[in-house]
Amino acid sequence: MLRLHGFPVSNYYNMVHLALLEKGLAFDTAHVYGSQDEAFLAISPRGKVPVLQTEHGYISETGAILDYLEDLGEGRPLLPAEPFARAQVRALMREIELYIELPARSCYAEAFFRTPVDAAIKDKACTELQAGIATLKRHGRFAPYVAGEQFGLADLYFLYSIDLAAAVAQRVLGFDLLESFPAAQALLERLRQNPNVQMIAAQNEAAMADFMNHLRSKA
Ligand SMILES: N[C@@H](CCC(=O)N[C@@H](CS)C(=O)NCC(=O)O)C(=O)O
Repeated sequence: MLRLHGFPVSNYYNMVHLALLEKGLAFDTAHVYGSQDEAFLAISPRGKVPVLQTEHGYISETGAILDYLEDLGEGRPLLPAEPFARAQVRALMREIELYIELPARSCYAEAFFRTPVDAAIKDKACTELQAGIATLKRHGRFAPYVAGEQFGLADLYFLYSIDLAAAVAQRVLGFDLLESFPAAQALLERLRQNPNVQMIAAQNEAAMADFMNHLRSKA
């Protein structure tokens, strides 16, 4: 059986968790934080979560895990069947990750952990986030899902990146990321009605105190 390693405060872990639930695949979970311990590096070469344990071995990197789940050909597909449409979804996933999630991540320390971030990093994040949102406005279809009529992999990246990026923009960069993006706001609202999304949000909340203690113990 598939086993998902990670922790429910991780947005990347939650992308894979939601994919497994929405696909209806059998899996269980193992609670672990990312680390540079040799034992963990043996299953996750960069020491990050999530990691998916399969009958053949371990897979790290969210995009690779999601591709693997689709390649299994089991459960509800989260990518379209047609190659050009698949490429569009994958482009949207990359655009959200590279141009929204990662710039926002550079300011997570200040937004969520009260650790000041250098002004130059904030300036860069601000410029990149605005370009990232402009990219998503141009390319996303929001009909009503990011890539079109069907819920899919791009929605996982959207759901678990946009909220955090909006919090960074508001708390650290001083602007409203979704102010002129009602389609994105509407999709977030729609996705939050999903029972699996609600369950993951509850697990995230329940796991937060332990995660904060973990960070304190590392500091
Ligand atoms: N590129 C990785 C990013 C995953 C990632 O950043 N995971 C974070 C948690 S959200 C992590 O494991 N951080 C632990 C660390 O860096 O020590 C992916 O796509 O899976």
